[in-house]
Amino acid sequence: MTLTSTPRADGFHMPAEWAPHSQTWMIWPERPDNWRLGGKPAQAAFTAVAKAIAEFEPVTIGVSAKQYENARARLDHANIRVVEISNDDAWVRDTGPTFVTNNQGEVRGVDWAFNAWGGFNGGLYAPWQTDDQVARKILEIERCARYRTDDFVLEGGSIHVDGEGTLITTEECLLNANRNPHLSREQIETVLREHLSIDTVIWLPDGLYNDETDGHVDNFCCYVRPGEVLLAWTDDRNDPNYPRCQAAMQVLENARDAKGRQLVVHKMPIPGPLHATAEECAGVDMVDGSQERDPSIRLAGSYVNFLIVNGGIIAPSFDDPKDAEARTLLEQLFPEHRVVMVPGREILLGGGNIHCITQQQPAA
Ligand code: KQY
Repeated sequence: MTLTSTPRADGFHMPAEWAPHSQTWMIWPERPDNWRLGGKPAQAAFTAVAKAIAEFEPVTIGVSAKQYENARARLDHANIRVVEISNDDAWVRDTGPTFVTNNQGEVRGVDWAFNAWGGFNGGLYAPWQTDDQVARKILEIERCARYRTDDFVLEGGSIHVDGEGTLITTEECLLNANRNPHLSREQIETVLREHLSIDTVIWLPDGLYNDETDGHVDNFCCYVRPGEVLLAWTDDRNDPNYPRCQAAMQVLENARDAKGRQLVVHKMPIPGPLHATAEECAGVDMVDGSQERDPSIRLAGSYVNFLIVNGGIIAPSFDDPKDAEARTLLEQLFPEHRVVMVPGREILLGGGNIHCITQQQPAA
């Protein structure tokens, strides 16, 4: 059922990621101009992520008809359900719904318009209409009522909320001319307020350097609890991330959230610099209009791109000297959760990481 009202008008809001989940959604990767070697190494990486999450909560994975048998066989875990969902690629954070809940424990979903991170103005592939249908299909499977924003493009990875009225995003993404050029910053804030029931928007200028999503916040800065954020960080003045981190810190230090709190900012080191190898790039199909893969292009690797699940943190590792520091920090920040690190390089080669390939569904 598609509603014509808004979540705020109906008493629904987007809960924080740490609120209890009924399950996590994923989509099975197979796109050969994004995932090397026909997606086989990525499928192994996604399988490891799904099985790690499934130790904490149920997982549902959408898969194309062509890949159904393969995915079903590989995802052999009692807590993983496999359903057929056609798709253009595997980024359910961005193509799936943003779930909203009310005080009676009902769950609905916002189905944002999706344009593959920029449409024909820098987007990452075309066509994208099968991806644009993913959120609706998920909501129908779950019998959740749907709010659709036909005239408003948004990806779930471009926002984080604290569940208490504050949202963090980046100007680089939400004010980008390739998303909603017909809307001003104030009008964009109004859409966010109406659909997520937030009151305050904190605008970071940019996301991480070279993030092909145009600076999604989920690869750069996230909430760890109300009033506390975790920001990707470098002290290296020669790192192109240095001015981005400084600018973000300045905004965060001066911000007040919807409850009037000043934020505590924790710093997460950035791995690398990481680059794809020539061999890894050679495994990706070269298709006009798809993202270029080349060893000279720095990958936007980030430990901030983790998922909070019921009782756990599922975070990427990169076989990098900073992996241990990242784990220790996450364990300190989430003392009630078990931190599980899963190899994230293969997902990073496709342009994102664990948060980008997952979408939590809050518990009813
Ligand atoms: O990081 C994301 N949220 C999506 C990345 C898409 C990359 C497509 N190549």
